[in-house]
Amino acid sequence: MINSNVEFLFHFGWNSFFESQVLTMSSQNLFIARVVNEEKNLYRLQYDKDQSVWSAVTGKMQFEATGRIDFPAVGDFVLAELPAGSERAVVRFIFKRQSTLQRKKVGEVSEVQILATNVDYVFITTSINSDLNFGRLDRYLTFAWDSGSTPVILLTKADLIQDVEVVISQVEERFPGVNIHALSKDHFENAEFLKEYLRPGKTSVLVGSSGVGKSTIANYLIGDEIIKTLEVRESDDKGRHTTTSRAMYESIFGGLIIDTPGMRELQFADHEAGLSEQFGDVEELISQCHFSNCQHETEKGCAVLLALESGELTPERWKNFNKIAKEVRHAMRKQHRWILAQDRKVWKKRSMEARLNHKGRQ
Ligand SMILES: Nc1nc2c(ncn2[C@@H]2O[C@H](COP(=O)(O)OP(=O)(O)OP(=O)(O)O)[C@@H](O)[C@H]2O)c(=O)[nH]1
Ligand SMILES: [Mg+2]
Ligand SMILES: [Zn+2]
Repeated sequence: MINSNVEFLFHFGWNSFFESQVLTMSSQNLFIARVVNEEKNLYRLQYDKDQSVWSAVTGKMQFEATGRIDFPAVGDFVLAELPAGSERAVVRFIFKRQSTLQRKKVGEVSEVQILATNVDYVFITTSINSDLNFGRLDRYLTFAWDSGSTPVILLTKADLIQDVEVVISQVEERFPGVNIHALSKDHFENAEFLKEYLRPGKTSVLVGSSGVGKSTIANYLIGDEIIKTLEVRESDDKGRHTTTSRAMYESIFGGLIIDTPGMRELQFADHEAGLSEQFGDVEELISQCHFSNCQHETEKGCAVLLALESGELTPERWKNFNKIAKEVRHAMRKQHRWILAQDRKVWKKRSMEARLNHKGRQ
């Protein structure tokens, strides 16, 4: 039998939010653990310092699941049980998540992929040379804000360019209110700011394209070269998708760090909250247009056109907003198909009733 070590759990990100959910649980054989790795429907659970065990979900959990969100993910706190004589634990309950970082699963109509849960900071990692792209940062920020955690932009490979300060101030100007840091692998010890985020009990996740140096940062934070890293391709400076699974580690500063595989594309699901957070100013402008159905093309009293003219809103940002908003709306329409279907049913019923009433009166 495994016992829960509360002191360890608090060090590992456990807090009163999760603790308040325990009241409803009562079984002697259950222990609390955090999912630190995920591979082919198996979940590695860490329940004490350097102590972990692989686990699977119960048939009941599988049967009752409505989708990916009902299965464990890296970062989750779970209640599990180790059946007598077994080497594999069983996950009985997933604690309600404080934050969920997710994207639309590539190639699937409306299924999502969870990158990490219960994270405090999302490190949006991009190399400061060829990978740096404001449009992509808009996408990543929308996705990070949506999770309910705080995004931080990490500009890697600062050693490869001359004017680091100039680039930092350009990024800062474009994304006010977001912390931005530059770092380079030969001088990580100068990156004092990392300590701030990696306080004991806090969890951070590294996300970004392949080859930008996520695992290189993770290795530094772990204090050991345990994650494999590979040179980027010389021909196009792209990474080789070296990291293939998501995993969480304890850092030398006490906080937790999650490394993830490089993403080819970041597609949206119902990231409406993230959109409003990243483009709140644009949505505010739209609400000020004279006509509520304004197309922002030629209309009189269009607040967007005015802002574009005055330079308050750049054409590039307006374009990014429209692109992301269209994707989010499209994904939401698909995901909430059943709501529409439901609405249609109600509408049909109402019009039928209306017709019958009308006939009745004739
Ligand atoms: N010049 C320079 N190279 C770096 C720096 N950080 C990482 N690299 C190199 O970039 C390459 C890719 O680094 P990784 O850490 O494997 O990149 P990753 O983001 O984890 O890539 P995936 O796992 O494929 O997503 C390696 O050869 C690193 O040594 C840096 O600050 N400067
Ligand atoms: Mg990697
Ligand atoms: Zn308008």
